[in-house]
Amino acid sequence: MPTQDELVQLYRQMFLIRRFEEEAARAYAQGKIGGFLHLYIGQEAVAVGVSAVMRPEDYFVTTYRDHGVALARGMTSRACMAELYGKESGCSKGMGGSMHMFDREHNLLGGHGIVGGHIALAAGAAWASKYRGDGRVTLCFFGDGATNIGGFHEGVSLAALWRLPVVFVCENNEYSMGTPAERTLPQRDVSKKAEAYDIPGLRFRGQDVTDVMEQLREPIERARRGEGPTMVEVMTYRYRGHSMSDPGKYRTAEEVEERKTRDPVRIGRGHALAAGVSEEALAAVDAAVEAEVEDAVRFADESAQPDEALLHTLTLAPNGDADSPPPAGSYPAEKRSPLSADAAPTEVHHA
Ligand SMILES: Cc1ncc(C[n+]2csc(CCOP(=O)(O)OP(=O)(O)O)c2C)c(N)n1
Ligand SMILES: [Mg+2]
Repeated sequence: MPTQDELVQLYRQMFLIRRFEEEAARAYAQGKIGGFLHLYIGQEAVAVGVSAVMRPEDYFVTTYRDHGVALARGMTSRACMAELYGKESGCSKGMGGSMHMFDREHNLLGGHGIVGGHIALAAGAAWASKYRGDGRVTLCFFGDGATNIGGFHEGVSLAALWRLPVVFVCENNEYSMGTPAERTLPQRDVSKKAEAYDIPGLRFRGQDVTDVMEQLREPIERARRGEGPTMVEVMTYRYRGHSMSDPGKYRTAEEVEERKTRDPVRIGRGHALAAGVSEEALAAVDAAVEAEVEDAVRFADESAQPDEALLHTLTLAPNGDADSPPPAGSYPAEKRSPLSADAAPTEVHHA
């Protein structure tokens, strides 16, 4: 069991994610946040529990349901909220938005919108670690629906074959958008898909953050020892719709209420109380979280819009820059199209 202080920290992180997203939802309804917004509310114990047993130098790769992972990983509430607002002070200068949280400092390699596509990227990051011998583990989150996608099979297959240091964590929240798992998964037990790649599979309910920590320790260590990946299926539930535009009419109020009886934030609070932390101490944590979220919203609101020029300089690679020549073997500079905003347009011929 974690120490008293650790339990308070775990509770704090989960409550922060909960309150952060409730306020993000409010800002979305006010039209201050555009695009998509997929809330993680209900699943907080997974990101927080996994982060607690990973090292700072490890890589994280996740889906569009990524605010919780970003905050659990250590991104500031300010940088995260400002990114949602599309402001220049956001983690990706407002160019990524909700689905593309990216944080180099905390080794969060996104935030990805293409279902399952990032699973192959995670295998790539783990391959880089193996090649460099840097001892890092890559943690890859994805949903139950993603396990039907080609990228899932390609990524897991290569990771297993090459014994890459990666842990696959499927957050099974019972739905893919509005479709229940029984209508998408011929094999409802996702952990059994591990057998197809001859790697260990693991399945457990992930509403208690201490369970998530306990269960993840060995898969992470196994990856670090160079013994290859594990397929971890964590049973969880999202309380809100798939995204803000989804009223969630495909499930009953009774079902949602039943799942809420195992609320991760309340369970986390209960652990802290049982370990002897006082109600007053937790009330102080709550107040600090409220103040942090309020500050993040104000900061995002007051931050400047990004300069339009950033659209070019941040999304397109410079071409033919003499100070940073392309790596040997790359496509020759004279054949590449003009990519930088200020490069003179030239005609490009494709063979
Ligand atoms: C390749 C691809 N196909 C379809 C979509 C549209 N889409 C976005 S989320 C989603 C459901 C994914 O469900 P799941 O993997 O269970 O993740 P969850 O949203 O439940 O966390 C779909 C079909 C997409 N983004 N990418
Ligand atoms: Mg799902």
